[in-house]
Amino acid sequence: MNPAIHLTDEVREALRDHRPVVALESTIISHGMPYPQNVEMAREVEDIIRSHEVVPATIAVLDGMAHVGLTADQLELLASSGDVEKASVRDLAYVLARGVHGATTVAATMRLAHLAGIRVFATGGLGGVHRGAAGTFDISADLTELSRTPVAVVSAGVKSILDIALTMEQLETLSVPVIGYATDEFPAFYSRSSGHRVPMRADSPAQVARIMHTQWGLGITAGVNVANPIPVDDEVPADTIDAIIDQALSDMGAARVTGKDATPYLLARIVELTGGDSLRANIALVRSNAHLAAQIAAEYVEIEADVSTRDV
Ligand code: PSU
Ligand code: MN
Repeated sequence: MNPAIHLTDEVREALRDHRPVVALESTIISHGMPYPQNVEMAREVEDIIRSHEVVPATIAVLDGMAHVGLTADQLELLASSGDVEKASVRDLAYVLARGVHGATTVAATMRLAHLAGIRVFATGGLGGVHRGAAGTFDISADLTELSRTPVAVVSAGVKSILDIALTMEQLETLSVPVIGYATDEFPAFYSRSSGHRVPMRADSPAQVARIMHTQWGLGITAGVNVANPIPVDDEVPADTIDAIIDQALSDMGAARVTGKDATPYLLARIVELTGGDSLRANIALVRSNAHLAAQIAAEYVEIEADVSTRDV
């Protein structure tokens, strides 16, 4: 294992014994939600994964060391310190080499999870093609990473701060399977429907695991996106959220926020403008994604075990 990556004993032993592990990102903690809801969410999601007898591995860079699996104190630091940089794959070497703290995005978490040998990752929303990307070229490196790193990312679709149609097109170009979980529609994060169809559908964790195993068995190294709609009871009505997203986008333009600050700015502004309703929905969908990711990880391990017995 790379000397710049530290695994907790729990994660190392689970991977060694071919037991299921689910990776979790840290940008959502440091730059995606306010304190203290962020640390409560981080702890709760780990507990949900454990309730399926699966090992959670939250990933971040601390003092220039990449950590796969964190202690309660480390989660608290990521949630409360103002001194944590947002780290996508572009930034990883820079935060590691300078010995600072970095909260990993979906892209950077996928990369570190893959280096550690983890196949399944649960988050809230992916980055994607921003609205107006034809002019700004703002396309998240999450998509690039999905095109080249064999990890399954369970998310609730993308927020309409992004251009959903262009994000779907880009995922197609990058050869990333997008699997609607028990749905024919790509979910829009706060709402179950977006008006855009998903190209594939699965109705059980075992079906998802079979697609992952088949894809990687073919030597296709792209990741997989599992699009899991927010639970019905937690949806925010589309009209409400659309107006707020338009407001947040126009505020961002006025404040001249660009580049890696764009997504954190929009997320924080949406929480403010909804008086916290969007935060409750966000936490609910992360919980739901954690349940599903844990079940997929358990099924994936079963398939690998069956295959290796057959090979003997
Ligand atoms: N979308 C969300 N919540 C988030 C993010 C995106 O609804 O917390 C975070 C994730 O960590 C994602 C990152 O990987 O923002 C994307 O940032 P960028 O657009 O700068 O690539
Ligand atoms: Mn960007």
